[in-house]
Amino acid sequence: MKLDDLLEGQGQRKRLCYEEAREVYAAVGVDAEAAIGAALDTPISAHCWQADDVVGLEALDGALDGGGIQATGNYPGRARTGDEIRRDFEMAASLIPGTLRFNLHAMYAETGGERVDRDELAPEHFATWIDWCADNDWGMDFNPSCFAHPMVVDGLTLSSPRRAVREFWVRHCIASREIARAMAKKLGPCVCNIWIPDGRKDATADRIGPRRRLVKALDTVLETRKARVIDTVESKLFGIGVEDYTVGSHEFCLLYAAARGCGVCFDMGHYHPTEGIADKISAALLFVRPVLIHASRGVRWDSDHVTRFNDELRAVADEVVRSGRARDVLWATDFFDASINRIAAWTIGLRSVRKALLWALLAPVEAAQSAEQAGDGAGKLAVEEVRAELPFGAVWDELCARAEVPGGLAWLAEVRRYEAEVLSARG
Ligand code: RNT
Ligand code: ZN
Repeated sequence: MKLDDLLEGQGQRKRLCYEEAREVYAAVGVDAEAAIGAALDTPISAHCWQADDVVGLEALDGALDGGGIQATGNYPGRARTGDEIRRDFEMAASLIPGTLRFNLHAMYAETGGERVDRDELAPEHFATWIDWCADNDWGMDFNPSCFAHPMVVDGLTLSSPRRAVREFWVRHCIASREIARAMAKKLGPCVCNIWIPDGRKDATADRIGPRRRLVKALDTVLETRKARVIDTVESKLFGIGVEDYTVGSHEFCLLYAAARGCGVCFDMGHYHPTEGIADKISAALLFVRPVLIHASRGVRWDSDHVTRFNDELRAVADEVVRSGRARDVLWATDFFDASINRIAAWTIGLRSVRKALLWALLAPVEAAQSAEQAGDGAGKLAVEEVRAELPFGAVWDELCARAEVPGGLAWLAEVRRYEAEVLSARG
Protein backbone atom coordinates (compact mmCIF):
# COMPACT_ATOMS: atom_id res chain seq x y z
CA MET A 1 0.00 0.00 0.00
CA LYS A 2 1.27 3.47 -0.85
CA LEU A 3 1.70 5.99 1.97
CA ASP A 4 -0.96 8.31 0.52
CA ASP A 5 -3.56 5.53 0.53
CA LEU A 6 -2.49 4.47 3.97
CA LEU A 7 -2.97 7.98 5.36
CA GLU A 8 -6.49 8.09 3.90
CA GLY A 9 -7.58 5.29 6.20
CA GLN A 10 -5.82 6.50 9.35
CA GLY A 11 -8.77 8.54 10.64
CA GLN A 12 -11.06 5.50 10.82
CA ARG A 13 -8.28 3.12 11.84
CA LYS A 14 -9.50 0.34 14.12
CA ARG A 15 -7.94 0.60 17.54
CA LEU A 16 -6.91 -2.45 19.51
CA CYS A 17 -8.85 -2.97 22.70
CA TYR A 18 -7.15 -1.13 25.55
CA GLU A 19 -9.10 -3.04 28.23
CA GLU A 20 -7.62 -6.30 27.00
CA ALA A 21 -4.14 -4.81 26.79
CA ARG A 22 -4.48 -3.60 30.35
CA GLU A 23 -5.27 -7.14 31.50
CA VAL A 24 -2.28 -8.54 29.63
CA TYR A 25 -0.03 -6.05 31.40
CA ALA A 26 -1.68 -6.70 34.76
CA ALA A 27 -0.87 -10.39 34.34
CA VAL A 28 2.85 -9.51 34.33
CA GLY A 29 2.45 -7.21 37.30
CA VAL A 30 2.27 -3.92 35.41
CA ASP A 31 -0.34 -1.22 36.01
CA ALA A 32 -1.01 0.23 32.55
CA GLU A 33 -3.23 2.98 33.96
CA ALA A 34 -0.47 4.24 36.21
CA ALA A 35 2.01 4.02 33.35
CA ILE A 36 -0.15 6.16 31.07
CA GLY A 37 -0.61 8.72 33.82
CA ALA A 38 3.09 8.95 34.66
CA ALA A 39 4.11 9.07 30.99
CA LEU A 40 1.69 11.92 30.26
CA ASP A 41 2.72 13.87 33.35
CA THR A 42 6.46 13.80 32.66
CA PRO A 43 7.40 17.17 31.18
CA ILE A 44 9.44 17.12 27.98
CA SER A 45 11.12 20.39 27.12
CA ALA A 46 10.87 21.01 23.38
CA HIS A 47 13.84 22.84 21.87
CA CYS A 48 12.94 25.93 19.84
CA TRP A 49 15.84 25.52 17.43
CA GLN A 50 14.36 22.73 15.29
CA ALA A 51 12.07 25.44 13.85
CA ASP A 52 14.76 27.38 12.01
CA ASP A 53 17.91 25.25 11.81
CA VAL A 54 19.54 27.02 14.80
CA VAL A 55 19.65 30.39 13.02
CA GLY A 56 18.09 32.58 15.71
CA LEU A 57 16.45 35.98 15.42
CA GLU A 58 19.38 38.37 15.75
CA ALA A 59 20.69 40.56 12.98
CA LEU A 60 24.40 39.73 13.02
CA ASP A 61 26.65 40.45 10.06
CA GLY A 62 29.45 38.46 8.54
CA ALA A 63 30.41 34.80 8.55
CA LEU A 64 30.18 33.37 12.03
CA ASP A 65 31.73 30.40 13.73
CA GLY A 66 28.90 27.90 14.10
CA GLY A 67 30.47 26.47 17.23
CA GLY A 68 31.01 23.05 15.70
CA ILE A 69 27.32 22.30 15.21
CA GLN A 70 25.65 22.20 11.84
CA ALA A 71 22.12 21.77 10.55
CA THR A 72 22.24 20.16 7.11
CA GLY A 73 19.57 20.39 4.41
CA ASN A 74 17.44 23.12 2.89
CA TYR A 75 13.89 21.82 3.03
CA PRO A 76 11.51 24.69 2.29
CA GLY A 77 9.41 26.35 4.99
CA ARG A 78 11.96 27.33 7.62
CA ALA A 79 10.49 29.65 10.26
CA ARG A 80 12.04 33.14 9.95
CA THR A 81 10.42 35.10 12.76
CA GLY A 82 9.32 34.56 16.33
CA ASP A 83 5.70 34.51 15.16
CA GLU A 84 6.45 31.79 12.62
CA ILE A 85 8.30 29.69 15.21
CA ARG A 86 5.37 30.05 17.60
CA ARG A 87 2.82 29.14 14.99
CA ASP A 88 4.84 26.11 13.89
CA PHE A 89 5.31 24.87 17.40
CA GLU A 90 1.63 25.25 18.19
CA MET A 91 1.00 22.95 15.24
CA ALA A 92 3.55 20.39 16.45
CA ALA A 93 2.30 20.62 20.04
CA SER A 94 -1.22 19.77 18.90
CA LEU A 95 0.16 16.41 17.75
CA ILE A 96 2.37 15.59 20.74
CA PRO A 97 0.71 13.95 23.75
CA GLY A 98 1.49 14.91 27.34
CA THR A 99 3.07 17.71 29.32
CA LEU A 100 5.33 20.04 27.37
CA ARG A 101 7.77 22.80 28.19
CA PHE A 102 9.44 25.17 25.75
CA ASN A 103 13.22 25.48 25.64
CA LEU A 104 14.55 28.75 24.27
CA HIS A 105 18.04 29.89 23.31
CA ALA A 106 19.19 33.44 23.99
CA MET A 107 19.69 34.03 20.25
CA TYR A 108 15.88 34.00 19.91
CA ALA A 109 15.55 37.34 21.72
CA GLU A 110 13.00 39.71 20.23
CA THR A 111 14.37 43.23 20.41
CA GLY A 112 11.94 44.98 18.05
CA GLY A 113 14.61 45.66 15.44
CA GLU A 114 16.99 47.25 17.91
CA ARG A 115 20.53 45.85 18.12
CA VAL A 116 21.04 44.45 21.58
CA ASP A 117 24.20 42.46 22.08
CA ARG A 118 24.07 39.23 23.98
CA ASP A 119 25.66 40.63 27.12
CA GLU A 120 22.90 43.24 27.31
CA LEU A 121 19.93 40.92 26.95
CA ALA A 122 17.24 41.26 29.59
CA PRO A 123 13.91 39.61 30.45
CA GLU A 124 12.00 42.26 28.46
CA HIS A 125 13.47 40.84 25.23
CA PHE A 126 11.71 37.57 25.94
CA ALA A 127 8.36 38.98 27.10
CA THR A 128 6.49 37.71 24.05
CA TRP A 129 7.89 34.20 24.49
CA ILE A 130 7.03 34.18 28.19
CA ASP A 131 3.45 35.38 27.64
CA TRP A 132 2.96 32.86 24.88
CA CYS A 133 4.15 29.99 27.09
CA ALA A 134 1.94 31.21 29.93
CA ASP A 135 -1.05 31.23 27.56
CA ASN A 136 -0.30 27.67 26.52
CA ASP A 137 0.45 26.39 30.02
CA TRP A 138 4.00 25.46 29.14
CA GLY A 139 6.92 25.88 31.52
CA MET A 140 10.07 27.37 30.01
CA ASP A 141 13.76 26.55 29.96
CA PHE A 142 16.61 28.70 28.76
CA ASN A 143 20.11 28.52 27.30
CA PRO A 144 22.80 31.16 26.89
CA SER A 145 23.95 31.15 23.23
CA CYS A 146 27.75 30.95 23.32
CA PHE A 147 28.26 30.33 19.60
CA ALA A 148 27.63 31.94 16.20
CA HIS A 149 28.80 35.35 17.38
CA PRO A 150 31.83 37.56 16.61
CA MET A 151 33.01 37.33 20.22
CA VAL A 152 33.78 33.63 19.75
CA VAL A 153 37.52 34.17 19.22
CA ASP A 154 39.75 31.30 18.05
CA GLY A 155 36.86 28.98 18.88
CA LEU A 156 36.82 29.97 22.53
CA THR A 157 34.32 31.73 24.79
CA LEU A 158 34.31 31.27 28.58
CA SER A 159 37.73 29.61 28.43
CA SER A 160 39.40 32.22 26.23
CA PRO A 161 42.81 33.53 27.33
CA ARG A 162 41.59 37.01 26.33
CA ARG A 163 40.02 38.73 29.24
CA ALA A 164 37.62 40.84 27.14
CA VAL A 165 36.27 37.71 25.43
CA ARG A 166 35.89 35.77 28.64
CA GLU A 167 34.18 38.64 30.39
CA PHE A 168 31.77 39.19 27.52
CA TRP A 169 30.57 35.60 27.79
CA VAL A 170 30.47 35.72 31.57
CA ARG A 171 28.17 38.76 31.25
CA HIS A 172 26.05 36.90 28.70
CA CYS A 173 25.68 33.88 30.98
CA ILE A 174 24.83 36.07 33.96
CA ALA A 175 22.22 37.89 31.85
CA SER A 176 20.85 34.51 30.79
CA ARG A 177 20.36 33.44 34.38
CA GLU A 178 18.46 36.68 35.03
CA ILE A 179 16.23 35.89 32.07
CA ALA A 180 15.73 32.34 33.37
CA ARG A 181 14.83 33.87 36.73
CA ALA A 182 12.14 36.01 35.08
CA MET A 183 10.78 32.93 33.31
CA ALA A 184 10.76 31.03 36.61
CA LYS A 185 8.89 33.84 38.35
CA LYS A 186 6.08 33.63 35.87
CA LEU A 187 6.07 29.95 34.94
CA GLY A 188 7.76 27.94 37.70
CA PRO A 189 11.26 26.42 37.88
CA CYS A 190 13.39 27.08 34.80
CA VAL A 191 16.50 25.22 33.67
CA CYS A 192 19.40 27.40 32.53
CA ASN A 193 21.72 25.07 30.61
CA ILE A 194 25.23 26.22 29.75
CA TRP A 195 26.87 24.63 26.74
CA ILE A 196 29.99 26.18 25.25
CA PRO A 197 31.68 25.15 21.99
CA ASP A 198 35.22 25.81 23.20
CA GLY A 199 37.89 23.52 21.88
CA ARG A 200 40.79 22.98 19.48
CA LYS A 201 40.98 21.48 16.04
CA ASP A 202 44.37 19.82 16.29
CA ALA A 203 47.48 19.12 18.30
CA THR A 204 46.26 20.87 21.43
CA ALA A 205 49.30 22.11 23.32
CA ASP A 206 47.64 23.19 26.56
CA ARG A 207 44.66 21.26 27.87
CA ILE A 208 44.61 22.36 31.47
CA GLY A 209 44.85 26.13 30.91
CA PRO A 210 41.45 26.58 29.21
CA ARG A 211 39.84 24.22 31.73
CA ARG A 212 41.27 26.22 34.60
CA ARG A 213 39.84 29.40 33.07
CA LEU A 214 36.48 27.70 32.48
CA VAL A 215 36.21 26.73 36.15
CA LYS A 216 36.79 30.32 37.17
CA ALA A 217 34.37 31.70 34.59
CA LEU A 218 31.62 29.26 35.58
CA ASP A 219 32.23 30.03 39.24
CA THR A 220 31.71 33.71 38.52
CA VAL A 221 28.54 33.04 36.51
CA LEU A 222 27.07 30.73 39.15
CA GLU A 223 28.28 32.66 42.17
CA THR A 224 24.85 33.51 43.54
CA ARG A 225 22.08 30.93 43.66
CA LYS A 226 18.94 32.11 41.95
CA ALA A 227 15.66 30.89 43.35
CA ARG A 228 13.91 28.44 41.03
CA VAL A 229 16.66 28.61 38.39
CA ILE A 230 18.09 25.15 37.82
CA ASP A 231 21.66 25.45 36.53
CA THR A 232 23.14 22.68 34.39
CA VAL A 233 26.39 22.30 32.45
CA GLU A 234 26.42 20.33 29.18
CA SER A 235 29.49 18.42 28.10
CA LYS A 236 30.64 17.42 24.66
CA LEU A 237 33.20 15.16 23.03
CA PHE A 238 33.97 17.08 19.84
CA GLY A 239 32.50 19.38 17.19
CA ILE A 240 33.12 20.14 13.54
CA GLY A 241 36.49 21.87 13.49
CA VAL A 242 36.90 21.08 17.18
CA GLU A 243 37.94 17.47 16.86
CA ASP A 244 41.00 17.25 19.03
CA TYR A 245 39.96 18.81 22.30
CA THR A 246 36.79 20.04 23.98
CA VAL A 247 37.28 22.15 27.08
CA GLY A 248 33.92 21.20 28.65
CA SER A 249 34.37 17.45 28.29
CA HIS A 250 32.22 14.83 30.03
CA GLU A 251 34.62 14.46 32.94
CA PHE A 252 34.97 18.21 33.28
CA CYS A 253 31.24 18.88 33.42
CA LEU A 254 30.33 15.93 35.62
CA LEU A 255 33.06 16.74 38.12
CA TYR A 256 32.26 20.44 38.02
CA ALA A 257 28.59 19.71 38.73
CA ALA A 258 29.45 17.34 41.57
CA ALA A 259 31.95 19.72 43.11
CA ARG A 260 29.76 22.81 42.87
CA GLY A 261 26.33 21.32 43.43
CA CYS A 262 24.75 22.20 40.11
CA GLY A 263 23.10 19.93 37.53
CA VAL A 264 24.65 18.19 34.57
CA CYS A 265 23.34 17.69 31.02
CA PHE A 266 23.96 14.47 29.10
CA ASP A 267 23.35 14.91 25.37
CA MET A 268 22.86 11.54 23.65
CA GLY A 269 25.01 12.66 20.73
CA HIS A 270 28.00 13.81 22.74
CA TYR A 271 29.90 10.59 23.34
CA HIS A 272 31.97 8.07 21.45
CA PRO A 273 29.93 6.31 18.76
CA THR A 274 29.27 3.15 20.79
CA GLU A 275 29.03 4.88 24.15
CA GLY A 276 25.49 5.45 25.42
CA ILE A 277 24.34 7.62 28.29
CA ALA A 278 21.98 5.02 29.83
CA ASP A 279 24.60 3.56 32.15
CA LYS A 280 25.78 6.98 33.29
CA ILE A 281 22.44 7.96 34.81
CA SER A 282 22.43 5.83 37.97
CA ALA A 283 26.04 6.75 38.71
CA ALA A 284 25.51 10.48 38.20
CA LEU A 285 22.31 10.56 40.25
CA LEU A 286 24.17 9.46 43.35
CA PHE A 287 26.29 12.61 43.24
CA VAL A 288 24.56 15.20 41.06
CA ARG A 289 21.10 16.62 40.74
CA PRO A 290 19.40 17.13 38.41
CA VAL A 291 20.49 15.18 35.37
CA LEU A 292 19.16 16.88 32.25
CA ILE A 293 18.86 14.67 29.20
CA HIS A 294 19.21 16.09 25.71
CA ALA A 295 17.38 13.45 23.73
CA SER A 296 19.14 13.44 20.40
CA ARG A 297 20.50 10.88 17.94
CA GLY A 298 23.97 10.73 16.53
CA VAL A 299 24.48 8.85 13.28
CA ARG A 300 28.21 8.09 13.02
CA TRP A 301 28.93 11.44 14.66
CA ASP A 302 27.10 14.08 16.70
CA SER A 303 24.80 14.68 13.76
CA ASP A 304 21.72 15.76 15.76
CA HIS A 305 19.35 13.48 13.85
CA VAL A 306 15.72 13.41 14.99
CA THR A 307 15.27 11.30 18.12
CA ARG A 308 13.70 7.92 17.45
CA PHE A 309 12.10 5.21 19.54
CA ASN A 310 15.20 3.04 19.25
CA ASP A 311 17.18 0.77 21.57
CA GLU A 312 19.30 3.62 22.82
CA LEU A 313 16.41 5.87 23.80
CA ARG A 314 14.56 2.95 25.37
CA ALA A 315 17.64 2.08 27.43
CA VAL A 316 17.86 5.64 28.70
CA ALA A 317 14.16 5.72 29.65
CA ASP A 318 14.51 2.31 31.35
CA GLU A 319 17.36 3.59 33.48
CA VAL A 320 15.53 6.76 34.47
CA VAL A 321 12.46 4.81 35.56
CA ARG A 322 14.35 1.97 37.26
CA SER A 323 16.56 4.31 39.23
CA GLY A 324 13.48 5.35 41.19
CA ARG A 325 14.82 8.89 40.82
CA ALA A 326 12.79 10.07 37.83
CA ARG A 327 12.02 13.28 39.76
CA ASP A 328 15.71 14.22 39.52
CA VAL A 329 15.90 13.68 35.77
CA LEU A 330 14.71 16.31 33.33
CA TRP A 331 13.88 15.54 29.72
CA ALA A 332 14.60 17.86 26.82
CA THR A 333 15.02 17.33 23.09
CA ASP A 334 17.95 18.53 20.99
CA PHE A 335 18.12 17.84 17.27
CA PHE A 336 17.97 19.86 14.08
CA ASP A 337 17.13 18.26 10.77
CA ALA A 338 16.85 20.83 7.98
CA SER A 339 16.30 18.20 5.28
CA ILE A 340 12.71 17.22 6.13
CA ASN A 341 9.52 18.97 7.17
CA ARG A 342 10.55 20.58 10.45
CA ILE A 343 7.19 20.18 12.16
CA ALA A 344 7.25 16.48 11.37
CA ALA A 345 10.77 16.36 12.82
CA TRP A 346 9.57 17.93 16.06
CA THR A 347 6.53 15.65 16.20
CA ILE A 348 8.46 12.44 15.56
CA GLY A 349 11.21 13.38 18.00
CA LEU A 350 8.94 14.39 20.86
CA ARG A 351 6.47 11.56 20.35
CA SER A 352 9.39 9.13 20.41
CA VAL A 353 10.55 10.43 23.80
CA ARG A 354 7.04 10.12 25.24
CA LYS A 355 6.77 6.64 23.75
CA ALA A 356 10.06 5.59 25.32
CA LEU A 357 8.83 6.81 28.71
CA LEU A 358 5.65 4.77 28.35
CA TRP A 359 7.69 1.77 27.24
CA ALA A 360 9.88 2.01 30.33
CA LEU A 361 6.90 2.50 32.65
CA LEU A 362 5.26 -0.63 31.20
CA ALA A 363 8.24 -2.89 31.92
CA PRO A 364 7.74 -5.85 34.29
CA VAL A 365 10.59 -4.51 36.40
CA GLU A 366 9.66 -6.25 39.62
CA ALA A 367 9.77 -9.66 37.96
CA ALA A 368 13.16 -8.93 36.39
CA GLN A 369 14.66 -7.50 39.55
CA SER A 370 13.44 -10.33 41.77
CA ALA A 371 14.89 -12.85 39.30
CA GLU A 372 18.17 -10.98 39.37
CA GLN A 373 18.23 -10.94 43.14
CA ALA A 374 17.57 -14.66 43.23
CA GLY A 375 20.49 -15.22 40.87
CA ASP A 376 18.15 -16.38 38.11
CA GLY A 377 19.91 -15.02 35.05
CA ALA A 378 17.87 -16.96 32.52
CA GLY A 379 14.60 -15.90 34.12
CA LYS A 380 15.65 -12.27 33.96
CA LEU A 381 16.57 -12.54 30.30
CA ALA A 382 13.25 -14.22 29.54
CA VAL A 383 11.30 -11.43 31.26
CA GLU A 384 13.24 -8.81 29.32
CA GLU A 385 12.50 -10.64 26.05
CA VAL A 386 8.78 -10.89 26.66
CA ARG A 387 8.42 -7.10 26.65
CA ALA A 388 8.41 -7.05 22.87
CA GLU A 389 5.40 -9.39 22.83
CA LEU A 390 3.17 -7.26 25.04
CA PRO A 391 0.43 -5.12 23.40
CA PHE A 392 2.33 -1.85 23.71
CA GLY A 393 0.64 -0.24 20.69
CA ALA A 394 -2.80 -0.49 22.28
CA VAL A 395 -1.61 1.38 25.38
CA TRP A 396 0.17 4.02 23.30
CA ASP A 397 -3.01 4.57 21.29
CA GLU A 398 -4.94 4.96 24.52
CA LEU A 399 -2.40 7.49 25.78
CA CYS A 400 -2.76 9.49 22.55
CA ALA A 401 -6.56 9.34 22.74
CA ARG A 402 -6.56 10.62 26.32
CA ALA A 403 -4.28 13.48 25.34
CA GLU A 404 -6.59 14.18 22.40
CA VAL A 405 -3.86 13.85 19.81
CA PRO A 406 -3.98 11.57 16.78
CA GLY A 407 -2.64 8.04 17.17
CA GLY A 408 -0.82 6.03 14.52
CA LEU A 409 0.07 7.99 11.43
CA ALA A 410 -2.93 10.30 11.43
CA TRP A 411 -0.77 13.20 12.65
CA LEU A 412 1.19 13.08 9.40
CA ALA A 413 -1.85 14.02 7.34
CA GLU A 414 -2.25 17.10 9.54
CA VAL A 415 1.39 18.10 9.09
CA ARG A 416 0.98 17.76 5.34
CA ARG A 417 -2.10 19.97 5.39
CA TYR A 418 -0.19 22.61 7.37
CA GLU A 419 2.68 22.37 4.93
CA ALA A 420 0.36 23.02 1.98
CA GLU A 421 -1.48 25.85 3.71
CA VAL A 422 1.26 27.62 5.66
CA LEU A 423 4.81 26.46 4.99
CA SER A 424 4.66 26.43 1.21
CA ALA A 425 3.82 30.14 1.23
CA ARG A 426 7.18 30.99 2.88
CA GLY A 427 9.85 32.29 0.54
C1 RNT B 1 25.60 21.32 20.99
C2 RNT B 1 24.75 21.04 22.17
C3 RNT B 1 23.77 22.11 22.49
C4 RNT B 1 23.15 22.69 21.25
C5 RNT B 1 22.06 23.67 21.52
C6 RNT B 1 21.80 24.51 20.35
O1 RNT B 1 26.31 20.24 20.58
O2 RNT B 1 24.10 19.84 22.02
O3 RNT B 1 22.81 21.63 23.37
O4 RNT B 1 22.66 21.71 20.41
O5 RNT B 1 22.34 24.36 22.67
ZN1 ZN C 1 22.59 19.29 23.53
